[in-house]
Amino acid sequence: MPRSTKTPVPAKRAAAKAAARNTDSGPSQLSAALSDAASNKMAQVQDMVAAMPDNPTKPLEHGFANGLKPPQGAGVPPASRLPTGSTLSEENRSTKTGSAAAEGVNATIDTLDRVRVDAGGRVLTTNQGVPVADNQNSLKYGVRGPALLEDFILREKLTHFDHERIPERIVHARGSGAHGFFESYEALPDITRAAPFQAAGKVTPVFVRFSTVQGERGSKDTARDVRGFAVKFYTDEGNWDLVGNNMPVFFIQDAMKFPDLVHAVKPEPHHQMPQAASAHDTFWDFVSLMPESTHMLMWVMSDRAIPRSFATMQGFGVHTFRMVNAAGESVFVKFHWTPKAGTHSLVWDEAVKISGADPDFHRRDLWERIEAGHYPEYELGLQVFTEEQAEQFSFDILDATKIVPEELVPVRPVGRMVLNRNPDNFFAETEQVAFCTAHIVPGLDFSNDPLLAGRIHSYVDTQISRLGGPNFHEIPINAPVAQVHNNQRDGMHRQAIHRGRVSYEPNSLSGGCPFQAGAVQGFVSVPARIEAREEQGKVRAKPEKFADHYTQARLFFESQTPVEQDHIANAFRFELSKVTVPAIRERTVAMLRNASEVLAKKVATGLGIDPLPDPLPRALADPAPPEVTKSPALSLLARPGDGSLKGRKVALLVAPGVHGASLSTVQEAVVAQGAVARLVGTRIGRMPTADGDALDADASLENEPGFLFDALVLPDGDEGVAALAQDGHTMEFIKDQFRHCKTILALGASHRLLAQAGLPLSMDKSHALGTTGLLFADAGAAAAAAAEFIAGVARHRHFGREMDPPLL
Ligand code: HDE
Repeated sequence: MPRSTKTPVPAKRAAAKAAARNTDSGPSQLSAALSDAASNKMAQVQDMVAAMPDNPTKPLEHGFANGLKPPQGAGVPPASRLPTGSTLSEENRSTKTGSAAAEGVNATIDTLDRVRVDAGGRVLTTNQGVPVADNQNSLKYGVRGPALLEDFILREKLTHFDHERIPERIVHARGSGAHGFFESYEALPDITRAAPFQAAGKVTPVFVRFSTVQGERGSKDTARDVRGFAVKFYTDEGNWDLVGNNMPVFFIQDAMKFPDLVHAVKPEPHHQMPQAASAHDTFWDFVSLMPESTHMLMWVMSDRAIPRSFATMQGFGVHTFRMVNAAGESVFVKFHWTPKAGTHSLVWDEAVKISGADPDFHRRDLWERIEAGHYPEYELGLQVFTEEQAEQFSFDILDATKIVPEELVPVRPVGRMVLNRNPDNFFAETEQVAFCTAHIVPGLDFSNDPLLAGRIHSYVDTQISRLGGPNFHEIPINAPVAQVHNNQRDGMHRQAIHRGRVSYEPNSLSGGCPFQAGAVQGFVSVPARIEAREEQGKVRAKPEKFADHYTQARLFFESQTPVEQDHIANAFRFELSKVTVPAIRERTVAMLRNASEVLAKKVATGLGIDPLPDPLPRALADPAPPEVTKSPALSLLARPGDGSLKGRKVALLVAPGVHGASLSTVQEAVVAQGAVARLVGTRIGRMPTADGDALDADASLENEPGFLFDALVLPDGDEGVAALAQDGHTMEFIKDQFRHCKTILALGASHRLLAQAGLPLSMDKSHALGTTGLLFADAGAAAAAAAEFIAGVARHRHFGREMDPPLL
């Protein structure tokens, strides 16, 4: 094992720790045995793999005699359970996930433990449990002879392989999941009897799946898109699925239009392009003919549609729901998830580049945060209002294209959700999880939102074809922790083995069981009054307030900071520039004129549209005056978060001859804040430093380009700086960091690199705005510079240096 026996210095420990927390590249050598689980796992995997430098039984796969007596496969016993586990976070136990299965044991307790498989120390078998003597060769008549049809082992293996895929989700196909828990701050007996809110500190296990909407299962994470934010609460009164998005409104008002919307946004059917993008003719053709989408378009063209991380975006239930207390009294409610880390997004140029270098950017970020113990956390908030209040609002609370401004109804924090465990197996958990809006529990109910009504049908229906039948609720990730008893029977893939001969109710042959729960325990729909009005009767139409398509679109735009408004205008410009039919562009600008003349003009100028087209005719000439014309809460920048660096990625560039001690000082300080600080070299591997030590680069300028990092540290040391200057990647790295408004710290001699990259420093207004995005320090002052650097990174970006178009 080529591992150093030298006692590691603290700074090197930080480097090794940082290296052990990455999923996409690693150091050339492991530097030291450390006590943290991630480093231990990395070291044990390395030991285990190194102990098997080749496949020793390979020669024995040949020849007739060997074929008659296949050898036992080679193996290396793992030093512990660590190197063979899917995750480190499996140690976090909960009612739903159970514990980590003991080595080599199929645990039979708790919902997921029952099916968790650990092959440690076990032989290969068929699906029938028959030990497989030879997994290298098909059965043949003689070594060169024809393969035999009787080879049930090969046929079972291929048949199973042939059916490994299931249909992907029609929308939200690309997703990433995590386990965690919800903890209620307080009991809410006045509002709801729903199980998760029955006591302060009550913990309910959850599984969350984040997703993009448009792209296929293998598409990029950083597309401009809405993100799904679906939470399954395994409550002790059954499963509750809050299937929301990271934006609080939607494109359409009625489920009838959903297939049209999805057909319009998906790749165009004749040539199946573009993948995971709304920037094409059919989408803009559709939405510009559906002016109710204007509000949602504002959100989708904002930076909300390109989040930095799943851990830094809000979530919303979108529709108005009801909460019901034990007395059967109900109120309306809107659900909000607010990330503890704050709301942070990418910028468009960065998102485009990331999609090439790391299409798994968000999936990797979520996985790495959880494995590192930096658990994503969100606060659940409720906007609660009565039917009487709702009647008075200028908008209709059944219209999913409208928000209830926080200034009108404040958000009440009621609990927190922590995601602390990665799935063991992506397919079994994240792919097979089935969210359904129909899954609610006593204490909750629906409103009459016509979009929600369609969803209540659609989700169960889609799971039946996606998961192969009506028993998808028995798949372990979908199975409630609450008991399930009813008289539904049979169907594809049934797991439950029901005792007895009774499958009907009422019965006496089974002592009347299972019996109906009754109103005290069971789910009772709110007997919502339907007001007797003159125009009552079956009808296909919308309420009048639904026809106000622009007031809240204007509210959103007016509530953004100037930087955010610019980004929205630029996004419209980009998307519409990809449209090939000028009339579609013009129609969209005509629609925007009804929301914001400023925005419409900006977009038109960017697209060479002159003169401005007439505004689209409005469906409602005289909408009710809004209660609120500005809502600061709608700005992304309103939620900077707790200022923590947890989960952020910082690059420290290295080359032979850099000043090691100063760089290590900064790295140590940044790692201590929970960030992942990686040494990025012209190549990976160990490099001597100017001060007589060595640094080990675990990433290279080639495999981890600059836009994958949240901030940059450039090293001191003439020789090292000269080496970096020779590598064109360095300049691209610096330019991207500058263009994307990230914090850059240049130590000592490296200020030369900034000049060589051609940064227009005099045009950077960040300092004038009081932010510290660009820092210079002597190597001797590295500790103080690190503190300033950390403060700069916590601000996320320094938009004072943004230019449109960028100067470089
Ligand atoms: Fe969905 N949606 N949706 N949707 N949706 C699906 O269910 C549908 C809508 C959302 O991580 C599908 O299992 C209809 C709004 C999320 O597995 C499907 C309508 C919101 C996810 C479906 C809507 C969402 C889905 C596809 C209009 C935000 C991913 C596969 C009436 C509140 C859940 C599947 C996951 C997935 C139908 C509109 C969120 C086809 C008919 C509004 C987060 O059933």
